[in-house]
Parts: sequence; structure tokens; C-alpha cells
Amino acid sequence: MAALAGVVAAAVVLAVAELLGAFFTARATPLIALGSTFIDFTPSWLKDFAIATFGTNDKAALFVGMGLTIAVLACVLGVVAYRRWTWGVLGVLFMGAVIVASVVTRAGVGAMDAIPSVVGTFAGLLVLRLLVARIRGVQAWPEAPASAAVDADPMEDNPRKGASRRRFFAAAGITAAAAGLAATGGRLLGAARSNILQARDALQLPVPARWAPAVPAGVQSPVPGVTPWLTPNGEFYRIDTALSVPEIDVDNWELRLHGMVEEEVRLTFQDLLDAELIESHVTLTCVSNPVGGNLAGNAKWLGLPLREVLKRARPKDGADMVLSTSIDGFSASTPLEVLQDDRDAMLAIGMNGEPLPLEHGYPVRMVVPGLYGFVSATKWVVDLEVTRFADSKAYWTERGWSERGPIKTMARVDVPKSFAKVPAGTVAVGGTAWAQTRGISKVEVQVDDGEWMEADLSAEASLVTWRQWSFQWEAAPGQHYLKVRATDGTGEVQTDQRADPVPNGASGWQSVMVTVQ
Ligand SMILES: Nc1nc2c(c(=O)[nH]1)N[C@H]1C(S)=C(S)[C@@H](COP(=O)(O)O)O[C@H]1N2
Ligand SMILES: [Mo]
Repeated sequence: MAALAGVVAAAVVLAVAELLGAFFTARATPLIALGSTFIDFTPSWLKDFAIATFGTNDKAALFVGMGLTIAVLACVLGVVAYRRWTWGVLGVLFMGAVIVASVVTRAGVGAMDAIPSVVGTFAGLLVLRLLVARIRGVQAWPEAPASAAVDADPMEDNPRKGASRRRFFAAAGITAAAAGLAATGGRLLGAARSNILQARDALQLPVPARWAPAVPAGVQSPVPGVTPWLTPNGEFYRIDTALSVPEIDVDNWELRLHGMVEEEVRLTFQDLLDAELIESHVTLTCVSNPVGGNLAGNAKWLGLPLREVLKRARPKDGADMVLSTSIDGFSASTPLEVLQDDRDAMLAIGMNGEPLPLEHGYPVRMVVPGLYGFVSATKWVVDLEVTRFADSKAYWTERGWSERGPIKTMARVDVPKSFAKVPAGTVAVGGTAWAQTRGISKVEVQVDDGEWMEADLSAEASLVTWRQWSFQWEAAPGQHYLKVRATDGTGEVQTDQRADPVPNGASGWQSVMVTVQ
């Protein structure tokens, strides 16, 4: 009963904070803040494990893990509070302090945002006090007399004790239900108070000063089942540290470009709308993508070239990096020269003809062709500091990843899937390959230990987008391994050297086992 009292009290802490949290910064509720803090302290091997095991469900897995941990701690605290009330109080206050500390140390979160957690903690303490008193009430009644039959129900023997026990469970149940209602109410209220989705929908993207070059016919591999050449927004992979998507009001958004510059530049969202925007297809890739993985996507981006912004700021001699920071404290280190050359690195506001989806950085993110996202693609970006690699470290660099991240040449098999069973005869094999900024000049397929055979390349849209391929395989019955490798535009063949994603991207040739029947 004391353990149950602890769990109910913990639910009250979270629910009250959730309800009040509707009136404060959304990222400041206890679960989000604790989870975000946990993510920030996650070592890279654990991040890698989480992505490898749960893929893009890693956040759901984190919430389940947190829920279980909190439940266990709450059981313990409940028992402690029942045995020694003072120790219980100290334990609850300590947990409350941990929550408050994790809330107020989040980027872009103010001290006032701790109010829901503080009120929630005291509400939880009050509930714990009342429930513990009820348990004491149950305990106060004598046990059933020793003379009673062994199989007799003690509640029958001592009806008053039974009634007081039922009162405890009723109080616990009603409180838990109320907590559930409060939490749901808080969610709905928070969603209702936020008008960010309406603001995004109402946004009219400007006409670009320079349209994306027309996509040639035949970019799509003719093999059915190969990933679409243009990734729809809803299917675009999502990787970030944000447990709760930042909600940014475009009227308050401002970007500050500062540091080693002759002139500090500030941009409002209206400045971006009024600027000469360009449109460009770019394939984004995540450094955590394992060989054969699908953490890559291709979209048409609309934005302001970063070289134009940097031209206005005039970087000083000696600067070699731009540290971009998001509203929630993520940061990326991008070589300055990459943002100044002609590859069309941009501050993007549009994705496939729409404003950026919230999860992909609304209202403004960076898109830099040729670099993995962790060193370039800052979503919800609000700050650019011109600095030096020697002076500043980005979010993932501090956690054991590389400070630079050019994308490695990679070929991927989409069809047939690994472990597929196919009929003997001609089997259509297909997939995609990327080497952003260098382009793909060749894709080859090897069956078992045979000769490398050249695949048919689909049309090339640009050097910064992926290029699809297809291959007709005359398959004989039995179990076979299909290997694939790409050659980039400079003639360099994709390395067969196996490497893990940490620290600067996976490498090696993908091998797919297929059973031919
Ligand atoms: N604010 C913020 N931006 C971020 C990240 C992040 O964690 N926070 N992750 C980066 C990484 S690792 C990648 S691969 C890309 C992914 O962009 P997407 O989610 O739009 O596909 O975003 C980058 N930008
Ligand atoms: Mo990434």
C-alpha cells in the first residue's frame, strides 16, 4: 500500500506540473526537462545503441524507460515515507529539486518555468501525506484474532479494518484518476493555447529569386519499391535531441550573426521573406546512419544563401568555423569556407513547397550540402557565431563525435530487402547512392564472390542529391549475397573499410542476403 501511495503521489507531481505547464514554456514540464537532460548526458555509445535498437522510436523508448524508473523510485519513496515520514519528505523534496534543476538549466527556459514543477512537488507531498495517514488508519485496527479460521477473510473478521483498507484504495484510485484527467487536460490546454500550427499554415512562402533547376526525367529508379527520389515531408527521417518540438513564433524569431565579424547582423523572419531566396534540391544524411540505413532524405529547400549573410557580416581573418545554435541549445560546427563557397548552403524556410514542418525546424533551419546533419543542419536556428574550431566545440563534438563531418560515399540496396525470398530468373535490384558535392559516377553490384557488374544509373539531378540505380540480376536458385558499392564523381571508389557511425560516419559495403527459390 505504501508503494502504491508513492506511485500515486508521483503521478500527482507530474500531472499538476503538466496542467500548470500549459501556461509556461512547453519544454519545461518535468518529463520533457528530465528526458532532455538525460539525452544531453547520454554517452555516444548509448545514443548509437538507442538509434540502432529503436531507430526513430528512440524517444518513445526513452519515455517508457523514464516511466519505469520513476515508478520504481516512487515505490521506494512511498515505503520510506510510510516508515519514516521525515525521510520521505526529504526524498520527495530531493526529487523535486532534481526536476527543478533540470527545468531551469534547459536552454531558452526561464526561472519562472519552474513554477509548475514546484507546485507539483508540493501537491505530490500533500497526497503522500494523506495516503500514508490512511495506511496508518488501516494499521491501527487490530489484526483478526489468532483464533479465527486460517482461511477466513480478515476483512470479514474485522469489518472496520476492511472498511478502512477500502477507503485507502478508494482514495488512491480517485487521486490517480484525477491525476490522469489533469495530465490530459494539461495536454489539451497546452495544444489549444498554442497557435503555432495555424501560424505555419497561414504562412505564404515567397516566390524564389532563383528557382530550383528542373528535375530531369528519369531520376527515379524504375525498380518498384526503391525509395522515392523526392522524399515527402511526412516520410522524411527525423533525428534530433528535442523531446518536445520547440514552438517558435515567427514574430519573435531573430537570428544573430556575431563573433569574429566586422559587423554584427540581425535577421528577422520578415527580413528572410523579403530577401532574394533560392531554391535547391539537397539530400540530407545523418552521421548515425548505419551502412544500408535509411537516415537520409531528399527535399527541395527554399532559403537565403548563407554566403550572402556572411558577406554582410564580413568575417575576420583567422575565423574558420560557424557555430550555429538552436533555440533549445543544440549546436553544430560548420567550416566557414563551406558556407561561403558556391554550394548553396542556406538558411531554409521552405521544404518541398511548404513552410518547414515543426519537426524539421520551423521556422528556420540550416541546410548545407555535403555535410552530415550533426555538423550543419541546425533546426530552429537562432544564433550563428563566427569563430574558430580551436575555440568552440559543438554539441556532438563534446560527446565524442568529430568536429567536422563531410558525407562519405554510400550505395544502398532498397530492393530486394535483406532476407527476401525471390523466384529464380531475372530479379530487379535497385536502390540509391550518394556522395553529396562529388556526385555519383558509377554503382556496381557483386553477387557472392563474382565479378563487380555495373548497374544502370538513373538520371542525375545534381551533385548534391542522391542518385538512384537499378540492376537486372539473373538469379540462380540458392542463397546469395548481393554487395553494392558506388564510385563518386572524382573517380574514388567507396571504401570497403568497415566503420561504425561514431565518430564521423559509417563506411563499408552493404551486403544483402537473398534466397532465390
Ligand atoms: N536543433 C537541432 N537541430 C538539429 C539536430 C538536433 O538535435 N537539434 N540534429 C541534427 C542532425 S544529427 C541531423 S541528421 C539533422 C536531421 O534533420 P531532419 O530531422 O530534418 O531530417 O538535423 C540536425 N539538426
Ligand atoms: Mo544526424
